[in-house]
Amino acid sequence: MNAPAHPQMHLHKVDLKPKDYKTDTPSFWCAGCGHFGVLTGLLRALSEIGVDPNHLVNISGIGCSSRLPYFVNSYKMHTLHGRAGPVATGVQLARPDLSVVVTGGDGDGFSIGGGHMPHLARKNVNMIYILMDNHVYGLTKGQCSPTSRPEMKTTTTPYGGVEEPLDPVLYMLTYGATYVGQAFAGNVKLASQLIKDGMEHKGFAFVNLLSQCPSFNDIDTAHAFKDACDQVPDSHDTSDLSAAMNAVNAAKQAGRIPTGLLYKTERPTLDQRMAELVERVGGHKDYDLRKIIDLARP
Ligand SMILES: Cc1ncc(C[n+]2csc(CCOP(=O)(O)OP(=O)(O)O)c2C)c(N)n1
Repeated sequence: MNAPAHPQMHLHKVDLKPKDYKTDTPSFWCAGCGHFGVLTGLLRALSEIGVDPNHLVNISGIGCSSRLPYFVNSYKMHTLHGRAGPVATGVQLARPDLSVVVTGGDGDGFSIGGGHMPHLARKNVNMIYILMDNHVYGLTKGQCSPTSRPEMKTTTTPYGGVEEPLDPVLYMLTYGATYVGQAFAGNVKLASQLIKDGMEHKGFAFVNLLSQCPSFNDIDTAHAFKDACDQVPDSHDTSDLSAAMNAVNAAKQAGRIPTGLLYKTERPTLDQRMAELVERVGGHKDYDLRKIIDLARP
């Protein structure tokens, strides 16, 4: 099947400004929250691509970050904590003509939802997953998350942490994501560029946006994130998986955060492979999930 990644981008391009993608819902994020930068970056990317809001679906789990779809002029699903990925997979398979955008936090994606992340990547589900990584559980008022640094004292680790934080970017490289980028959320230019390219990418795009939580994380401030970020040099080979992993590991060892596009490759997406399967086994040519389910029956 040679259908474009997001057919609506070719068939239903619209000319809207970033503000046209913003709903009137009043913000409930704290002043100075990094999630505002993620929202601004997403709105800009949508405008630059010209995504038709009628062909856009923004899916999330639970958390401050997972409330982002409230502010985006799109179809949306505010699902269960940690379950945005599987729901988005179903939406993408049933409606491959839609642009599927998942937005959520490090707790949502890598604690309760951590079991789903490898499968989104290895299946190469045609969507973008924007992680709003503030290294803490914000909505529930400051418990440690899997990306919390041990130096941080939280309500659940009042003497500091005793666990090594995981690196979402290394995970996604390892699990087979076909597009992996990272930026500080306050660098809206880079964040929106990565989101735009990730949305136009055919396959599973993962963008980690480091987002300060001024209420519950006093060590990963906007300044600290900004100062720790180093954009990968132009010479970085984005087609080389080992180079991407080495860049991340080297930066980590030096206490730095590598930003920019780290890795990008092409391979068939899950919906393509399923459509090919249906065709191969004599199913209907048009994509129809019910037919696949029928085929799977004994
Ligand atoms: C099944 C379930 N367990 C726990 C919770 C409580 N809960 C809500 S949001 C959240 C973590 C949110 O942290 P994160 O995803 O990092 O987002 P943030 O609020 O920091 O943006 C937790 C534990 C829940 N809503 N449902």
